[in-house]
Amino acid sequence: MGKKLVIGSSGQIGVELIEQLAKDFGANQVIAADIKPILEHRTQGVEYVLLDVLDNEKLFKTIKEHNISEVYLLAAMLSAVAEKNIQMAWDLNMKGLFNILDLAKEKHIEKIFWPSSIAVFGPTSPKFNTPQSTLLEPSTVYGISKMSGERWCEYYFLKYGIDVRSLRYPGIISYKSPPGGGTTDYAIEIFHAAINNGFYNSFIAQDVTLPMIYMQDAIRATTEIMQADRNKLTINSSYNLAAISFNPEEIAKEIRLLFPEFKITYNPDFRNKIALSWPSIVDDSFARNDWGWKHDFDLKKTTLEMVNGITK
Ligand code: AKB
Repeated sequence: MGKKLVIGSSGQIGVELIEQLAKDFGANQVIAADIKPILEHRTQGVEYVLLDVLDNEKLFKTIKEHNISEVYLLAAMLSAVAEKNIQMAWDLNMKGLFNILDLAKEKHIEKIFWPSSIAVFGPTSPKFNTPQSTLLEPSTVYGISKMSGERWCEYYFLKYGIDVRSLRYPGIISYKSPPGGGTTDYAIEIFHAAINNGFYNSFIAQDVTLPMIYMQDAIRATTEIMQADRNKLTINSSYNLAAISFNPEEIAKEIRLLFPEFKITYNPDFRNKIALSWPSIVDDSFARNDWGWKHDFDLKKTTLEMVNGITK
């Protein structure tokens, strides 16, 4: 068994995933890689490599030099930023994935985690209890790249037997590292604004409900699907994953229980249109039945954790 390589280790998920992997398997079993240097105190003794996933040569060298058998490919351009950088988003999100899939095909890697997103759904997908298999007609660059990536993951599994595991992440709420240009980022900004200014101007309209998950649950889902018995996995593309769903008005109400003076105004921008194309509530019964997924953090618990974490 080789080491685990986390590509995109300085990002919102990466920072917390390397912490968890170091805890579970030992810091010397994890390699952190990113195009941005990682903060020293965040590495938990994990070795860091400066790496662009599009640099095939360096990628190959890193995998060989560090005896990597498992790759977590987190480097990606998220929905809001991708709309402004179409070609770059497509290149990073797709070529990065191909580089890793091909290394697995050539037997240099044994197992891959690749995150997909609720962004694979589009305006024609059912909005409530969105099923695992349904119409996928995403209307964003990011969504198109994730939907295509899912198809390629399944193709490589069926054709070459590549063990690639994937989750359709909802918006992830966390405070340890800032999010990177997504539509669901409002649900993080709102906490910082409430604590620092007592006021938030939301770019998502008050009644737009989106699926969300607290980071601790998202990390646990990631490590659980990676540890799951492959024979129990019936989805070879990407699993729907759900925890909580709420709209800006509902989260503002929860925040007001702690900060009664908190005020919110609404100024929806292009990201609201993206949000409107996504589901409100996702049906994740395949994840629950196949590998026992169960979320722990509801909106109240998430709010308390966020407020305590940011305040600290
Ligand atoms: C985004 O908003 O782009 C991401 C996502 C839902 O994948 N957080």
